[in-house]
Amino acid sequence: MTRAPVRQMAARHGAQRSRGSRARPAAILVTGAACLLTTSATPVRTAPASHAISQPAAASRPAAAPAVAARIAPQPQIIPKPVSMTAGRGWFTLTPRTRIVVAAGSAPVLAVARDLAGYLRPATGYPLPVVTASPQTGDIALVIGNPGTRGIDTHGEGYRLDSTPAGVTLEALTPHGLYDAVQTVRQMLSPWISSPRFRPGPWSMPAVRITDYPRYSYRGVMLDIARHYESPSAVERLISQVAAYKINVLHLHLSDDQGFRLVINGFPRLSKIGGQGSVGTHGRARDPGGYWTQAQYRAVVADAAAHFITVVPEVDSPGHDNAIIMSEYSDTKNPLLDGHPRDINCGEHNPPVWDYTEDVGYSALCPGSRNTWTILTAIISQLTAMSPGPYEDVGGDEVPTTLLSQPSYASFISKEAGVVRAHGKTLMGWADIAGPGTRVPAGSVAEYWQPAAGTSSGTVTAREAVKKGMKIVMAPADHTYLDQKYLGGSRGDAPPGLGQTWACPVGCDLNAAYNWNPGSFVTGVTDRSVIGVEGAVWSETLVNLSTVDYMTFPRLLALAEVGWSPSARRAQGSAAYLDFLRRIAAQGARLMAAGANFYPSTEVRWRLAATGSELTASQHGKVAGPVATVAIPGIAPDMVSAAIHWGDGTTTRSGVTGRQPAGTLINSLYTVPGQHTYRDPGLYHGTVTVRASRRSPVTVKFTIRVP
Ligand code: TNX
Repeated sequence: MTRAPVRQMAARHGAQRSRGSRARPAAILVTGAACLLTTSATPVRTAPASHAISQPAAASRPAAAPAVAARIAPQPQIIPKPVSMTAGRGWFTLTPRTRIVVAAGSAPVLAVARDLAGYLRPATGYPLPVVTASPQTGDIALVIGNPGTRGIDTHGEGYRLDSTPAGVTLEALTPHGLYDAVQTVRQMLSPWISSPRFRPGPWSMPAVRITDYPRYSYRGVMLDIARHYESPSAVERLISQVAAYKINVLHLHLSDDQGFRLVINGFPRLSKIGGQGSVGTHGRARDPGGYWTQAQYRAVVADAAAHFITVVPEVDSPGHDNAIIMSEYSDTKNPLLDGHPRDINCGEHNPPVWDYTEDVGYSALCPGSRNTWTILTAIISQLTAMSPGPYEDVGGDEVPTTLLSQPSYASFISKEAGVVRAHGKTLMGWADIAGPGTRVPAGSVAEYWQPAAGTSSGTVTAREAVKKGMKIVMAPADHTYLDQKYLGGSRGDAPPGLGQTWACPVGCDLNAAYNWNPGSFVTGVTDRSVIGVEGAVWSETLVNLSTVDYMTFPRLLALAEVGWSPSARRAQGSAAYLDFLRRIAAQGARLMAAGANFYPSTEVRWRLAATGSELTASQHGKVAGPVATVAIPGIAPDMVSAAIHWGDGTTTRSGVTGRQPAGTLINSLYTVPGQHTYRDPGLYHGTVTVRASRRSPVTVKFTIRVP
C-alpha cells in the first residue's frame, strides 16, 4: 500500500525590585559612550552608525546626549511575541563590567545565569562573571519571585523582564521562566550576539518592560531520526537552536519501517540490523543509517533538559514497524523470546522484506503474538526508565484495516496503554489512538495530524480524543509538517528535490505555519483540551542536519509563536501576520550568525544587518582585510555593494564576497573586503555603508589600529 492512499483514507474516514542602588539612566549612557569615544586616537570622521536591528548605535551617540537617552526606545523584534511590552526610555548597554547576579542559594537559578553568560560571552568578549550578590548599577539580575503572572500563567513559565539604562532584572516563578526570559534578552541584543566569535558590538538593548507567559505548555518539535539517521551531536545542535524560540519539547521518532535507532538491551538485533537502513538506501550502499547507544540517548535527554526541553520518545506501533519485524523475525535463539518470533509479523509480506522507499502502511506487529509484547515491553520499559518526562509515545498511526481490523488495532492500543501506565507514564500517540474501540486513560495525549479542519471527516479522531478525556497536541499536517515543500505545484518547486507535498500540494510557507488557531482548528476541540502544538520534521527526504535546518527554519518560528503567544486573528494580510513578518525579518541575521541553515522565505523582506571589524594595519600603514561582515538572507553577493569611509577622509567602493545561495544552502555571511594605506599612525574609526536593492541601507563602524 502506498503512502498517499493511506493518508487519504485516514483523512476521510517582580515582586518589586529591591534594587534602589541603581544610578539614573542617563548616567550609564554617558559613561558607556564616553568610554568608547575616549579610545579614539585620531579625530573620527564618520557618519553615525545605524543598525538593522532595533539597536542604538551607543558608540556613535555623543557623550552628552541626555535628549537621546530620554527617547522612547524602539520595540525589540522578539519571536515568539511577548504577551505585553511597554517601551521605556533609553537603552541598557552591556559593558566589560556587567555582572550576572543571582540571590544566594539556588543552584538551578545559578545554572540559568551561567547559560546567559555563556550566550553573551563569545560575541561580546566580556567576562560577565556570574555572582551571588546584590545587584548594582549595570548588572543583569535573575530573581525567583512573582513576575505578576501568577494565576494567568498556569504553566510556571511566566517571567517579567525589566530593562532600564541602569540594569536588567529578570523575574520568574521558576528557573524555566528565567530561562525563557534569557532567550528574550538574547533577541533584544544585536543579531551578532549569536555569533560564536568576537564581534565589536555595541551591545545595547532598549529599555522595556515585558510581561510574558505561554499560551500552551507543550511547544514541540518532532524529529524523525528513523527515516534518516541523525547523530546525537546533530540533535543537540537542533536543541540549542530551537530553545532560543522557547520550544520546550523534543519528540524523537526513534523507529519506523526503514530504521530502528536505539540500542535495546536483550534485543541487540534491533539496532544492529534495524539500525542499518534509511529511506532511499537502495541496498544500504549510500546511507548506512546508524543508532544511538543508551548512554548517547541519556546524554541527549540531559542536554535537552539543560535547555528546559522535555524529550518525548516514540517507538511507533503497531504499524510503521518493518525495522522491528526485520530485526526480530528470525531471532529464534533469543532467550527472551519463545523460539518462533516470526509470529510477530502481521505485515503485507510474509516473509517480510526491506522496503527503503517512502511507502507506509505495509507493516504491522501482530497483537496476538507473545513475542510482540515481550519486545514492545522491553522497549517501553527501557525508554521510560531513561526518559524523565511525563510521556511515552506509542505512535499508533496509519495501520490499514487490511492488516489489522479496527477491533484488533483498538485492542492492541488498549493493551499498550496498560504497559505505558504500568511504567508510570502518560500515554501519547498520533490521534489514531483515539479511534473507535480504544481504551486509553483520560489525560492521555493525542497528537492530531490530519490536514483537515472544521467538521470535515478527517477531524473525527480529534473529537473522539476529546470525548475520551484526552489532551490534544495540534499538528495538522498542512500547517505543521516541516517536511512539506515551501513551494509546490503551480507555485514552484522549493526546495528543489527536497520535501513532500501530500499535505501541501502548492507548498506550505510561513503563511501556512502562522495563520491558524490550534484552539479552533477542529470544531469542538478547544483550548480546554489542546495543550500545545508541534512541528513535525519527517525525514524521508532529509539526509542531514543542514537539510533538516532548511526545512525547520524559519517555519518553526511561526509555530513557536502560535504555541506561545496569545490567540490573535491570524490570517494572510492580518495585522498579526504583518507584524510577525516584520519581526521575523530580523531573525535571518540571527540564524546566520549562529550558523544555522534556513530557507530565506520570499514572504519575508529579510533585513540587512552588518557588523564592523577591528583590524590592525602593517608597520607601513597598509591594511587589507574584511572591514565588515554582512547578513542578507537570500540575496546573491553581486546584488550587494558597500562604501567604505576609512576615517582619514578617503572613501572607497566595494562589493561583498561569500558563498551564493545554492540549492538547500542559505548564502553565507558576506564580508566587505577593504584595502587601504594610512599615512599616519593612530586609531582610525571608519564606517561602512552596505546597500542591497529593496533593503534599508545599513552603516556600521569599524576600527583600524595603525602602529
Ligand atoms: C505522515 S501522519 C506520517 C509519517 C510520514 C509523513 C511524511 C503520520 C502520523 N505519519 O509517517 O513520514 O507523513 O510527510
